[in-house]
Amino acid sequence: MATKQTPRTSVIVFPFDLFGGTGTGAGAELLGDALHEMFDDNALESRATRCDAYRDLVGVKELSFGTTKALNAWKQTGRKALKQSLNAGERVVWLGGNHLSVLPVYEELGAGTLVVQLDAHLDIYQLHDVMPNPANGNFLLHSDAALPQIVTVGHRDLFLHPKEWRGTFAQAFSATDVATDPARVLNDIRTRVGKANRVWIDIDADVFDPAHFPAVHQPLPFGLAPLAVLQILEAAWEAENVAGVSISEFDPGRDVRDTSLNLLGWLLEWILLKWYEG
Ligand SMILES: [Mn+2]
Repeated sequence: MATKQTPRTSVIVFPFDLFGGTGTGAGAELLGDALHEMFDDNALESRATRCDAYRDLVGVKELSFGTTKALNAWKQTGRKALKQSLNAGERVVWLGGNHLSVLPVYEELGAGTLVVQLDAHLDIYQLHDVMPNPANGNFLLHSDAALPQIVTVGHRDLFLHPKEWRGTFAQAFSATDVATDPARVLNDIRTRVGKANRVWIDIDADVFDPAHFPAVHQPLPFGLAPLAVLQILEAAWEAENVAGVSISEFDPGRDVRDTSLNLLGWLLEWILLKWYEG
């Protein structure tokens, strides 16, 4: 009888940061470097550790956008990289620059996937100071494909009426909803992921309260505490099939004593254990 092989994980470093959030590309690269360093350290360890669960099962793929040609092809490059990994049965950690850098992921996943999104913003802005072109604040309006079903959690929007977001989001839970009735939010997520064929978790780092995560371009107060984020991730992970996780909007130039870097470094290890310790 053939045994099912343990899936590998591809970490895709995708440092695209044009049209808002310049500097976040360096964040994606820094996280890629941090993972390399962690794997090197793990390899030197001779006694058994929890890292053995994913040792030799995770690879890091670094893409770059240093030429005009590469920039022009950014979306096709992204979709192709994701498609290759998914077709190979791999799980994916997408280390993006700005939130727009996750658009190829949304397009490639398409309508059959549920995205549990954590974000301070409802990225559907068409305001006077947001470009009509795709940008990190409106990228969900610029998809070339049918969007996945999205449930967004942790926003602090005080501007848009629900009728404006209902076409884009299946549900939007604000940070206030998380604080006042966490059980309702968590149960909703559990129900949705229980029915989904495939789940993707998309973390825009500005979902965290700036006290815990200062390294973002548009820090909004009253954000989620790290433990509230973990509760949401735990609920999303009740899914049979978490195909991947994306992380974006980390700008190391705005970090304070590596607070944000350490938070994401810890979270990446936690994510790998979540998959491989089962
Ligand atoms: Mn955001």
